[in-house]
Amino acid sequence: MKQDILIIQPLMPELSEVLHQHYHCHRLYEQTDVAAFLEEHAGKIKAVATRGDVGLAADLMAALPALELIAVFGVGTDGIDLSAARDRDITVTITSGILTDDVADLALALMLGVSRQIVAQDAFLRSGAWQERPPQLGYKLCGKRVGIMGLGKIGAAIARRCAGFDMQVGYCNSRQSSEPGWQRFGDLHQLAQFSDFLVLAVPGDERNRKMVDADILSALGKEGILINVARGAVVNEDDLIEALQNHAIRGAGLDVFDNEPTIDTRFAALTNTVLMPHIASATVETRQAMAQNVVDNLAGWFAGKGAVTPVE
Ligand code: 8YV
Repeated sequence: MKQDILIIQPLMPELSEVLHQHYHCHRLYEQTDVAAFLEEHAGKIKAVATRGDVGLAADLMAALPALELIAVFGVGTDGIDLSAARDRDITVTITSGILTDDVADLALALMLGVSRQIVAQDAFLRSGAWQERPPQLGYKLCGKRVGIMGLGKIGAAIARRCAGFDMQVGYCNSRQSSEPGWQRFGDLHQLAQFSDFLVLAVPGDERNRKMVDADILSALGKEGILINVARGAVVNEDDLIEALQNHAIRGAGLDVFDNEPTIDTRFAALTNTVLMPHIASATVETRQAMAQNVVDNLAGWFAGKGAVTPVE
């Protein structure tokens, strides 16, 4: 007999297909009357499959009395009330370790993208303007200082890459790194003052909400570049847009925003930014491995063997 699972928002088609083969899939996003749907089906739903950027709303979790497992396609748990899950003995799984390299790669791509003006130079060439004037100069990465906010798996992978570019590495983290050359800072303000590039790699949960504000951006300064591969919620977007409009910082490379995919329209008018539609983990190889992880966690759980990658 197929188990009942609930899918909150669309997943990649290949994953949906596999889940459909093995489970009785309910798709929340297709329900027009959620209350009626829950009334009829909530009691039999033992697992939820969701995305890192979507999570599971607290009221929905509360409305699923039989829930045992939340399998996240991603590593972000900011959209899930982990303590409520713990209280109810609900296991939460993430695609731990799978997307680390891709997210770190994109952070470096954004650093180079902004400092070497990759997108603007491409547009310059395509427009034919090269025949009229020389291209603008960019800025170096080598020898510059990178400050990484959050030295978890992703932050450390970014730091290693930056060290490979001969950058000086600073970071903020609750735990000290054993890496001898990396300098630890006590708070974000000090880290921003140190940084030519300030890279955000912290969870998007409540304690980090809007931690980058006008004060931090002013500490980063006119020659500073902000990179965000964490969550839009970590940044006060009004303050960031104002700083970019006034050239209070040099630029920003952003993969994440508040209210994705309906982002603040003022971003599109900024020329000192490189903007990505939340694609840091979006490579074929990684997305396939993430999908397999969700499948394996559900299979392990329902076979009574336990989840493969539960949140630690
Ligand atoms: C994914 C993410 O883009 O891991 C996360 O938390 O936000 C991203 O890797 C997302 O989960 C897929 O939509």
